[in-house]
Amino acid sequence: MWCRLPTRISSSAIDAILERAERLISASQKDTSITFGKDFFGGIDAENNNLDLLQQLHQEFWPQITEIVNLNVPVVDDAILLIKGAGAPGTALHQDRAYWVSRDPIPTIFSVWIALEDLTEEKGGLVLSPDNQVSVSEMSLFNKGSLLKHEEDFVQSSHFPITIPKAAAAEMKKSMEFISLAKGEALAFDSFEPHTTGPNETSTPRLAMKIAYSDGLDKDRYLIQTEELENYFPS
Ligand SMILES: O=C(O)CCC(=O)C(=O)O
Ligand SMILES: [Fe+2]
Repeated sequence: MWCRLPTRISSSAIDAILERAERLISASQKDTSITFGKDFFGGIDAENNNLDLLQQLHQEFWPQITEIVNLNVPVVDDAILLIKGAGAPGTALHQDRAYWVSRDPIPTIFSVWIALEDLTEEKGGLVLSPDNQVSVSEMSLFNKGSLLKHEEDFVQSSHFPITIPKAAAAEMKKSMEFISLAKGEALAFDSFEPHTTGPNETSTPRLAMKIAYSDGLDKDRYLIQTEELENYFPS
């Protein structure tokens, strides 16, 4: 299931992210894959961890969803940039659950996917099934879906290589649609939500990012507990 989040992040907050990610963005101009900026949030050292920016985004989104998802020990599992280079291919249809079975035994991870610019279909924006859209309050039933058959496909999509087999994917995509998001808008989807993105057919990188939240209970691998992020003060 997935829902649109009502809050829209201010342009100035988004621009701050884009400014600090500028080198990654200009490098991805020539890169026909996805630049994740794995260390962009949390990072290598305290001065370059960009946790102030993550805190700002979190504070906008979290109050809308915290009660609904009701995690024991809410953590940011991971926060990454999703900069898709000009000319990069689409991301094949998959459920994130296929990647997370062992690190999240009881499924709790869900993603907040954020547009860092106005996303068009040609840019390679997110494609989802309208049948699975719910209101924010209905997200309380998240992560109860089932895992579809996936296979490893390093040819079709090297950056997200675990995919729903082609024939099944083609059938499912018939009822899926590009979801339009303006700069600063976001949606949340659980780990069973099948999603795909088209190729970036424009001449500039596609600018998006995601914050994955999960229950940190019994986990030692995550980016930061939400409580710690809320209290974070740049040194
Ligand atoms: O950004 C994309 O093209 C796909 C991203 C994705 O599948 C994800 O963030 O889980
Ligand atoms: Fe995904």
